Amino acid sequence: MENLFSSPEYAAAVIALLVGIIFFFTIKSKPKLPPSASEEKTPIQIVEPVVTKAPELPKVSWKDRLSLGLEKSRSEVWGKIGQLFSGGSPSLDEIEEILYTADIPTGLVQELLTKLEKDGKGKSADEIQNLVFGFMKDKMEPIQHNIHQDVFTFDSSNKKTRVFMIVGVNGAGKTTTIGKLATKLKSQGARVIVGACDTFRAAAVDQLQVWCDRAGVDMVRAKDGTDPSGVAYDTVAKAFSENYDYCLIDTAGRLHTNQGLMDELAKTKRVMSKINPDAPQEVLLVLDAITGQNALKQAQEFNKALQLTGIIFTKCDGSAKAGSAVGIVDHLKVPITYIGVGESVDDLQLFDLDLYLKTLVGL
Ligand SMILES: Nc1nc2c(ncn2[C@@H]2O[C@H](COP(=O)(O)OP(=O)(O)OP(=O)(O)O)[C@@H](O)[C@H]2O)c(=O)[nH]1
Ligand SMILES: [Mg+2]
Repeated sequence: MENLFSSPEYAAAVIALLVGIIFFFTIKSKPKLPPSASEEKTPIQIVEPVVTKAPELPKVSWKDRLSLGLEKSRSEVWGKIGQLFSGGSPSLDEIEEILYTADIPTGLVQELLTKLEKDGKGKSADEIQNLVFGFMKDKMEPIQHNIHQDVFTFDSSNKKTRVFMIVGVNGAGKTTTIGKLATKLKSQGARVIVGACDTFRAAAVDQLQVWCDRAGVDMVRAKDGTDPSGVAYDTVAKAFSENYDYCLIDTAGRLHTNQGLMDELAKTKRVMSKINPDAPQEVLLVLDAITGQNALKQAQEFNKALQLTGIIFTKCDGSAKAGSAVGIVDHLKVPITYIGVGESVDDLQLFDLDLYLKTLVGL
């Protein structure tokens, strides 16, 4: 035993043990470095989202939106006529030029000039504005009476499915308008289904899908390149068989001068009527106010091919040509159903003739 404790092996074992103990305590007392990201093995942590309400923008009334939207048309055209008169007898040539720059058709310009010449002498700016208001109202009112209220206001006692076909040239605002409309109708409690018949571009269908998801309405979509009439047929069939209140059909933009494409639209319309002879109850042309004089030409061609029931006048904001609506309604005898003055849902409203004209001339 004595031999064992005094043996060199014993001494070596004791030294090794002491070195081990010192090493252990040295390591333990070293400050710990934070683990690297790859080493970190903390259990997943679920952080409840902090629901922050979007900053509430001050609610702008429709009247104010419209006023802002028609500002350019009012200050550069319609409001200006009264101001010119208030300075004495204005040059009718000057007024004529202003009206032409606003894309008012020749016949209408001449009629208004004759009226101003006859009844405008010695009148105040306010009186002239009232005169212009009356002139335009006389032109539009008989036609505006033809608007069906259910284009905008859902009546739950009406059990009929209403189909709206939305048409227009490229970029006029068709898809956006359908999105706004679907949102508004849905918020009134209506069941809405949308048909994505612009099958030429995947992006167009995706754009519509975003609107429909946001509005919480159903959408029928097909693979790119599918015959648009087929999509319209399927959507309308579903709408009638499942008793939707509204069925909104988006179509691809097309040049009114392209006969082949116009024929295709006419076919889409025909196909819908096979499901129900009343469908589509509304064929609405979206017109971009900026188009001005060419808008009348577009409207005529679309009307010839599809017998329009209404016009949706978009992008009146930022254009001095918002007054060209008067010429279009007067010429085509088709009412304006909605007016758009911006990109948000609240920027689309049912067209109210008195409010529109008063805002336009600045009364
Ligand atoms: N300022 C303004 N912009 C609008 C209005 N309506 C639509 N827009 C914008 O116009 C652009 C074109 O709108 P879309 O709805 O894609 O037009 P579209 O007719 O469906 O176009 P295509 O499908 O390409 O034929 C978008 O950037 C819209 O946000 C409006 O009343 N005012
Ligand atoms: Mg579109």
